[in-house]
Amino acid sequence: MNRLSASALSVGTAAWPRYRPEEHRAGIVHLGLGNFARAHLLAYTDEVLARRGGDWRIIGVSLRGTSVAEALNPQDGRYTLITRGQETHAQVIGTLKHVIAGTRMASCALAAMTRPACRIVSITVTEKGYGITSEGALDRTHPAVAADLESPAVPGGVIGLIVAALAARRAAGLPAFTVLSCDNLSHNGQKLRRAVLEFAAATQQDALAGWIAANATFPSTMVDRITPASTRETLGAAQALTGHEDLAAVETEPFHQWVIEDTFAAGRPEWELAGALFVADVAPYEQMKLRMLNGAHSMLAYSGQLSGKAYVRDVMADPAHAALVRRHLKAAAATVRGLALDLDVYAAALAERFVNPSIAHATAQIAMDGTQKLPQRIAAPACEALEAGTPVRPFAFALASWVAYLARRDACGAPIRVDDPRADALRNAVAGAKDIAALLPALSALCPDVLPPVLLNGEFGASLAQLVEAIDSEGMAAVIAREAMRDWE
Ligand code: CS2
Repeated sequence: MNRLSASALSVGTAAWPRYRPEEHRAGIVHLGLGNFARAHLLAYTDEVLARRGGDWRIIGVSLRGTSVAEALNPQDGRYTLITRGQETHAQVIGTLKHVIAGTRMASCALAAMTRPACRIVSITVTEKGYGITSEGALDRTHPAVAADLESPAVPGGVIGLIVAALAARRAAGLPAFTVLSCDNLSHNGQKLRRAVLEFAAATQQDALAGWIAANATFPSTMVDRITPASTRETLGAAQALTGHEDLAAVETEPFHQWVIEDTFAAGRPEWELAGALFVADVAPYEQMKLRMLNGAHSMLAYSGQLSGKAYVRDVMADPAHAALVRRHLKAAAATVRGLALDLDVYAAALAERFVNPSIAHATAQIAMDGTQKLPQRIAAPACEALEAGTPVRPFAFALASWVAYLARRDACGAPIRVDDPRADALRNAVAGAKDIAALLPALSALCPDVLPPVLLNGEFGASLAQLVEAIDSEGMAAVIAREAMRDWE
C-alpha cells in the first residue's frame, strides 16, 4: 500500500485538496501539532486556501518528541481528516508544509519564525504547555520557562521561542507577527502577552519588551472541536477511505467553532470563509465554552472513570449520569455573562454532541491534567455561583469526583498514578492525609486555584466533604443515581 503524499492520487471516497498546496508559501508557524490543531486550525486554513488561496500554508513545530514529524514528513504534510457524525466523511488536508522536530528544533523553528513570510505564530500545546499561572503571570517554576530563562538563545518552550523569534525579527528590521493561542485557557491571548513581556523583561531585554508590546498582537480565541486521540481504527479507516497508508490521520466530530479577536499585526487568512467568527471581545464566548462544554467534560470524565465508563458516549447512555451532565450545563450557564445567545439551546447542542455514538472520546483523556483545567472550568464558576446565589451543587459534585479520582486505588489497594504535571505533589497530598477532612485542606493548600479556600467553608465545603465520603464508601454509581434524583435547584 502506498503512503499518502503530495503525489498520491485519490483512489477512495475521500476528498482531495481543491487547490495545489505546493503553490502556496507558508505564512504561519504552528507550535504543537497535536490532533486538535490538525482537526481545527489546519482544517479552517485548508478551506481558505481552497476558496481564496494566499500564502497561508503552515509549518508545524513539535516542541517535544519526533513521532508527529516522523509520521507527517514522509507524507509531505498530508493527512486524512475523518469527520464522524451521522455519516462519515474524509478529507485530505494540504495545509501543512512540513514539521520541525528533534535535536535541531530550536534553530529550525527560530529560522521559520524569522522568515519575512511568517506573519502568524499559532499555538496548541494544551494548558500545561505554556508556563503561565492561572492569573496569567510567567510561571518561572515551569520546566521549559526555567530552562529558557537560563539559556534564552536555545529555547525549548513556547514563551522562550516567541521571545527569541521576536528579538531576531526586531534585530533584522522585520515586522512583528501575531501570536495566536488556540488552547482552552481563559483570556489565552491576554495571558500569553503578559507572560511573553515578563520573559523579555526577565532576560534584561526591556527595549525588546517595549517593541513587542507596541508591535506584536495576541488575540484571544475560543476554539472548539471534539477530537479524540487517534487509534489503530482511525488509521485503518483512513486507509480505506483514501486508498493510502496514513500514519497521521485524525478523526473528529462535524461541529467546529472558532471565535477570534480581530487584532492581527500582519494580516490573516480569511478564516471567516470556513466559519470563524471575528469579534471585539472573546471573553464571554470563552466563558461559555470553558464552563459549559469543558466543565461538563471534566465532571463526566472523573465521575465516568470512577463508574466504569471509558467513553463520553457511555456516560450519556446512562440516564442518571446524563441527567447530571445536563444539571452541570445548567448551573454553568447561570454563571455566563454578557452573551446574547440562548444558552439552553447551546446546552442541548452540547449534550447531543456528547451522545455522538461514532466518536470514541475517552474519559481518561479528558481526566488528564486536572490541575491545569479545573481552575477555569469549575473553580471560577463555582465561586461566582456561590457569590451570586445560583446553584452550586453540580460544582461540588465535579470537584468531589476529581478528589475521589485522585484517591483511587487499584484492586490490590495501591494508589493509581494520575496523569497531571503535579502528579507527585498530588500523590503526596493523598498519601499524607489521614482522612477526607484532612485531604481537602491539603489539596487546597497545594492548588488554591482548583480548590479555593472559600469552597471549603460553609454549605459548599460540607457538600464537598460529604460527596467525597459517599463516593469512597458507596461507590460512584450509587452516588450518581442519588444525585440525579435530587431537586436540581
Ligand atoms: C476536553 C477538550 O480533553 C479535554 O479536556 O474537554 O479537549 C474538549 O474536547 C475540547 O475543548 C472541545 O473543543
